[in-house]
Amino acid sequence: MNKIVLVTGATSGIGHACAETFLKAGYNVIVTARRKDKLTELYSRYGENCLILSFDVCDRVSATEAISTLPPVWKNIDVLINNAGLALGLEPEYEGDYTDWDTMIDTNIKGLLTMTRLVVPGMVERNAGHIINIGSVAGDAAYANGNVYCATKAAVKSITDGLRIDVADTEIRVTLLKPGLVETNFSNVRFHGDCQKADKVYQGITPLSAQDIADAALYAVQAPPHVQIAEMLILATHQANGTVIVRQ
Ligand code: NDP
Ligand code: 8X3
Repeated sequence: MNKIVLVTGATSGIGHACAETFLKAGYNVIVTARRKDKLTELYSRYGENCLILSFDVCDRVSATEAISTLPPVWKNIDVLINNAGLALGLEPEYEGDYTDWDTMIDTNIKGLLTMTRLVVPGMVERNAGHIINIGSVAGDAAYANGNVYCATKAAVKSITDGLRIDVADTEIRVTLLKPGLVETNFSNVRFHGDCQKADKVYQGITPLSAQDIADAALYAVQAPPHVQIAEMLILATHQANGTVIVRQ
């Protein structure tokens, strides 16, 4: 039986690249996100190696039902990739939008925690597993107008470190991937569909691709069992940290 990977946010960007990378590497992958039609469009061709499960990570009832009703052969999840997440808005904290704040906190922090709570007990029972949380360079230090998004990714760092401590007496490994600028749908979502603003984020620099991050996830998972890649900060060559970006 192939190992089983569950990817949240598999309809786009980093999650999509992770799902395809693990499928191509011979894993069975549970692909999840809110948009069922998009999941079907992207993954139907993988047949029985791929299970489509659509739910919102912010909806604890739906997430719990989705995980608890997994067919028996899909139940023993070996790798959880907590990727679903988003930034909404880029403005001073004192002008931020309450709804944007709530959505970022509910998705990036509480959604990731819900998935951890639902999947990791099985890993503990089997004394095997790997959790990959997608953090960000934004979690290392706040950048101008990033306030709440940066805070959610700082929380992901603490939550990941905490989990690593809590499973240190098991064979389970916990990895935090912290990408810098990755060209995905991320900025379109952040700017509520304003493509011109979104395109500017990646102008004058060769950004990372979603595939670059998927490659890092596969590397961490395929490292020998005694090797725990605890954290990786992955930046474009002309990005030095969250704020220093040298554009041509
Ligand atoms: P995309 O917007 O391309 O993809 C986001 C994915 O998350 C989509 O598949 C979306 O699917 C899913 N998603 C969003 N909200 C929910 C939800 N409530 N429930 C379930 N799925 C959800 O962005 P990226 O691929 O760039 O982002 C992926 C992760 O990487 C995020 O956590 C982001 O913070 C992080 N990151 C991104 C960086 C970048 O520069 N792009 C850099 C550092 C970190 P659907 O709409 O179908 O639900
Ligand atoms: C996404 C990277 O720098 O746009 O987390 O916040 S950044």
